[in-house]
Amino acid sequence: MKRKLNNILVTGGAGFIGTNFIHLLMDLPDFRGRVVNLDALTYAGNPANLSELEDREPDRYKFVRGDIRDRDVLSEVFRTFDIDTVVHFAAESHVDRSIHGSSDFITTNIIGSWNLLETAREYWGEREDVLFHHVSTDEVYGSLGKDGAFLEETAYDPRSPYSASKASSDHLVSAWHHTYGLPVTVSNCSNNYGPWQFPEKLIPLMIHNILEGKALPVYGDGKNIRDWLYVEDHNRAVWAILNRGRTGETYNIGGENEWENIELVRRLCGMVAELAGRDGEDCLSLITYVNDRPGHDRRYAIDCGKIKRELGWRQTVSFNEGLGRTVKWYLEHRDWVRSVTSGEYRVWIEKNYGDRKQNR
Ligand code: NAD
Ligand code: TDX
Repeated sequence: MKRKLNNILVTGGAGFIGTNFIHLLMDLPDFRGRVVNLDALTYAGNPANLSELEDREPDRYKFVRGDIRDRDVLSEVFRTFDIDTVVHFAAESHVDRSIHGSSDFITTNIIGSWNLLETAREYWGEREDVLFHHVSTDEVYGSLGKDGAFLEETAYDPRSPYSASKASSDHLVSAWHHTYGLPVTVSNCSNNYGPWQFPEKLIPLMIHNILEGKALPVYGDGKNIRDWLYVEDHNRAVWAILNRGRTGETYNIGGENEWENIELVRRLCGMVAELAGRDGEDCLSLITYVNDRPGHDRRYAIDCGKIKRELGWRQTVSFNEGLGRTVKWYLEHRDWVRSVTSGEYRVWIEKNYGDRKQNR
């Protein structure tokens, strides 16, 4: 049966990947439906990323400030907007924060996801023309040695509070499919980069610190390896899954683009120096080795053969192109970085959205 994809609920749409997803969706020629962005606006969410859409597409784009831990809000959103598709991005997403305090990771990533599954099940009943897509991470598979790559069949082995909470939510999604027949898909993606990423994550943090002349903290020996994918390519993969992904299946998504952290930081130094007219050697001299992250996974690599074969998805943005676009975006949006990292930003959110918990 064909999926409806008319009224799409995007959770966490004010965050990094969600913001990029909604921008992509609203500009796709083959999508004319409505998007409801439900976001609690934690430190990582910024509705201003999308405010232009509220004016340009008032009938097609709605923002609701709401928490996935609040079942009443979820039920109301499903009823009000007759939701037929969920794209579930909302999560606490930063590994370092999960080490310092795991409480929100447990309540949002696990209990919030469970609330969403239960609300969808209640509202949809036995319908088959609907879909709950869960966005997850390659970190659920644990850490690799020198060789090999994660497959969809790789056994779960999460090692940080963040990845354990994402693994739990993946299992809940799978259980809701097998037990209750809820139409679901899951994607596990590698490290994303691009515009609107909160400057706590490696790439935007390094760009920001280079521009500010601050130390570039490299954890441990700097030889941990991550696989990097431009955010738009991740989101095009999600869109392909919504349209053509087989119900009940998991799809791995990756960049096939592995980098040691230290090599990536050096490359960023060169790129920022060139684009911002700085001295390359000065930028490199900011590199500072610091204590390692506890439980730091050594290497991630994704085998994304399944989504390529089944859905015809491919990466389209090379690392050079994607990093160039990203560095330029951060150079042109230094106010955005200042604003989201300052107390000023929280005051602005409360002033503009504090009494709009249910705005629609
Ligand atoms: P992000 O931290 O930038 O954004 C998360 C968003 O969720 C924010 O807007 C935040 O306000 C919202 N949110 C948090 N708690 C909420 C709650 N209780 N109720 C409603 N909204 C809430 O995260 P991101 O990097 O955009 O990641 C999005 C999703 O993709 C996450 O599920 C993450 O696990 C997954 N993922 C991320 C990456 C990556 O490299 N960033 C890679 C693979 C998978
Ligand atoms: O200051 C830093 N110095 C450093 O060496 C930071 C912030 C990170 N690192 C290292 C740790 C990792 O090996 O860089 C690598 C990337 O770190 P993060 O940007 O924190 O990403 P990571 O921990 O790999 O997780 C990311 O990718 C998978 C996202 O934050 C997750 O949400 C996603 O699931």
